[in-house]
Amino acid sequence: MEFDSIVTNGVIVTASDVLVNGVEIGIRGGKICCLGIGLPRGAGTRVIDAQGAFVTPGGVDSHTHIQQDNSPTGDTWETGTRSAVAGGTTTIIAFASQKRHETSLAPVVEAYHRKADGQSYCDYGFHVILTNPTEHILDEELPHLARHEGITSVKLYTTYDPMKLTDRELLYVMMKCRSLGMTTMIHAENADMIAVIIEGLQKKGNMGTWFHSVARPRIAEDEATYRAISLAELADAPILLVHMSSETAIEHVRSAQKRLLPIHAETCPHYLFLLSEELKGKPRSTGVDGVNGSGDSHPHYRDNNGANNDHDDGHFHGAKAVCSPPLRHEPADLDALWRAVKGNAFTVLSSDHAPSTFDDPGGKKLGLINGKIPIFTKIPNGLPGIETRLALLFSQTEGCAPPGEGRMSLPQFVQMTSSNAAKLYGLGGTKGNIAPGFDADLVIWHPNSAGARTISQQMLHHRVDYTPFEGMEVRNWPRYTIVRGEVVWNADLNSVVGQQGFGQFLRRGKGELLVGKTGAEPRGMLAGERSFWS
Ligand code: DUC
Ligand code: ZN
Ligand code: ZN
Ligand code: ZN
Repeated sequence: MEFDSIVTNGVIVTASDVLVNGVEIGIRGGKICCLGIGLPRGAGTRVIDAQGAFVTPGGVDSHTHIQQDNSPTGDTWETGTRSAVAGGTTTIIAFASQKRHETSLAPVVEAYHRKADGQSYCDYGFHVILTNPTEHILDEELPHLARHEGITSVKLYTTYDPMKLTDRELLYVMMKCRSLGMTTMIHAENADMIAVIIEGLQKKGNMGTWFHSVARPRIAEDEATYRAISLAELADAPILLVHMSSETAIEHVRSAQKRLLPIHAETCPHYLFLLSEELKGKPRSTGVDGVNGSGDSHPHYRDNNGANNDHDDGHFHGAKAVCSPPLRHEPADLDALWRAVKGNAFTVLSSDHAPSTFDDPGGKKLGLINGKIPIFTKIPNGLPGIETRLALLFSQTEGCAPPGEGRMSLPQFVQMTSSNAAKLYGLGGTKGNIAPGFDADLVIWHPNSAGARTISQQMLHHRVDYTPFEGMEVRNWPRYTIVRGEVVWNADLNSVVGQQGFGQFLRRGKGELLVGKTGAEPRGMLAGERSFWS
């Protein structure tokens, strides 16, 4: 039997190795069937020439918000996944979100299936956001989702009134997820600290966009992170802390990991590259907003950091950088996060693609409520980034950066952008690596510096009217993206060439990586006492 395709002449990067000696990838039936040298070509074999370029697994973006009811979204499943493949991502996991009044998850999940069905360019799965974890849901519905529906992860919030859970609820969900082999994701910020600060800011009239970063200080993330870790230790449950931005919070993760607790962490490109000054809405030296395709030509980028919110025309460019946790203040914050990347504190680097549009008469990122006062508390939290994630991070690898300046090795890049997410969320053995038996999901990068470019809104494929990374240079960009053996993005043609609807829903299994990093069980007094009550 001949191969459908062979990828040749590339430097293959797996989660553990960089294969430089003429290794080829043989693909048949959408799967990688072998890696070898001088693979035999048949009459029908398509040879894909990687021309001395790096070949990495397709990106697995395990944190994306697509057509989520309670999260304003410019993207549809069509446009969000189109954008994903154009940036080298071949699998996404998005959220199906329970509303507080909903007492069953079945219709929630079904509604999200209906939105995604037949729409996606890449493969996809769902996490469930739990906002009302009733006994029925924990005892009946979560087991059903995990065993029969392939949904093996939940996200829980410690902040936002419509979503946040009490510590007791967090504990019960963690314990249930542990018993089912599900992964629990936690958004950790102390809601009451934030509420008190916002009340103070309101009294003083400090409601401009930059104050978003004042309202959600690092200590709010630190406290909730430490609390979540403590709850997880008591419950003996593995968790993943999502979108981490605070150095001190990451230290809590680090010290838990040193004790071999199964505590995982995630961060995102915006926390590695951007600072809170973005919230002032001024252009960067590269001329951020003037060229961003938002259709806004007003020359009015003012600092709206003043005490009285007045703003020339109500256009509110700092709103483009509102996300939670917020962008932090100091370059030292970015350095700390990069050190944590290098030191493997993060299991995954996701985009947290939360694509609300900026210049939208319905409100959204504009921060304009009924054409009146712009206030940061009304601006949807979250940034678009599904297409830019891989190129921004790949540019910082030892394979791309000038000698001595790389911030992670090439295999580390693969681990954090693909293979770890696949393992953590129950796609191990299928997604996220280049090895026999895995789906043939690949990114073929440009050779040398041919892929260098300046990120601009114009080049992106999402349905959002800006990118927070406007004007930033990347050293490479995916030349071809391949999903299950099919080329879906071809930069030579500057075109998404895949078929909408080709993407399949992924029934995920139990998460791997759910025990302590060395496989040891957490021990101590707690473990002994736990048998009395759990
Ligand atoms: N949490 C997310 O996961 N994404 C965007 C904003 C938020 O609060
Ligand atoms: Zn969150
Ligand atoms: Zn304007
Ligand atoms: Zn998110």
